[in-house]
Amino acid sequence: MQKFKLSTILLGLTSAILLAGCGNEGEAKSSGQESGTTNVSEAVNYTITGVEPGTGITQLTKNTLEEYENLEGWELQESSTVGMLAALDDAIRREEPIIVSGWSPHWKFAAYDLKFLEDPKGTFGGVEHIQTFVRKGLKEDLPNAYKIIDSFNWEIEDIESVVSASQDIPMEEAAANWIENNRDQVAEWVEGTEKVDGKSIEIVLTQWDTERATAEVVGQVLEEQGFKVTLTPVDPVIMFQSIATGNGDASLASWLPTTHASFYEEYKEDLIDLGPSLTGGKNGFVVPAYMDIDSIEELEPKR
Ligand code: PBE
Repeated sequence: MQKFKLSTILLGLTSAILLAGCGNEGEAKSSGQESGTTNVSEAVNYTITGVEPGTGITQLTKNTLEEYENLEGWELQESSTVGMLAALDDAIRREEPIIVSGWSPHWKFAAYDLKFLEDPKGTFGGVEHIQTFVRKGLKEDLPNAYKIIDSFNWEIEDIESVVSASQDIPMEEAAANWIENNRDQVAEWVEGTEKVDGKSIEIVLTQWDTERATAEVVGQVLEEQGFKVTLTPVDPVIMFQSIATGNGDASLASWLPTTHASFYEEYKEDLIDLGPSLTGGKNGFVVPAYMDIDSIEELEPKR
């Protein structure tokens, strides 16, 4: 059973549910009936519905608002991932336009018909991967854990299957089920390691479902090998700090090369980089498929 150490959680989880920032009642339907895309910009009130201030995607979104001249006068409404998803759900129920700071893999793409807006300037980067870092000295201190963590890797389909299962059952149970159904892959990760007797290890992660799924799977595999595992969810920058200072042992939740680039640059000298555990992530402006717009460049500046 993983123990979540709540003391250092610095998550900005707010229960504030955003009112859908998409203009007044009775705005023209965004299902492509109105002409042109100016209505889209007006209808979303020149506003991007965002997430937590401390995330990489918030930094990328702010940079995007700077880099695209046609986004002059636009604002980012920061709140939380919960708030963004509530606003997205509300807008879709009313078939209203909305533009959110979004990423994949994420269950929202299975729940709704969504699309990324094209990003011709590439301000959101390209293919992202989820990268593993461990503290200096882990290999010497906990060689068996180091080897398992270094060997860990899986595909988009794997992480999506755990995350989608966790919509109906606890993440811990979804992870345990995945492990049971993928014993061959788990055997590859633990090959050549020895069981230990209760040695402690702390995995530092972030709050998102993909990172919780990753940490639960790796944590349970380490527990099967005899480790006493603590999972500590924190904000992204705190995660980098905790591994760099040696307070945490391992993190499998960094998004690179773009999302967390600024945090990586600040702490990379004090991190042991074990490379990607998964590739195929993507960040960008996400809209419901019913919106008659395909590129960031079609948005209009606020006059
Ligand atoms: N995310 C999901 C996080 C990392 C994982 C893209 C919202 C971020 O932007 O920091």
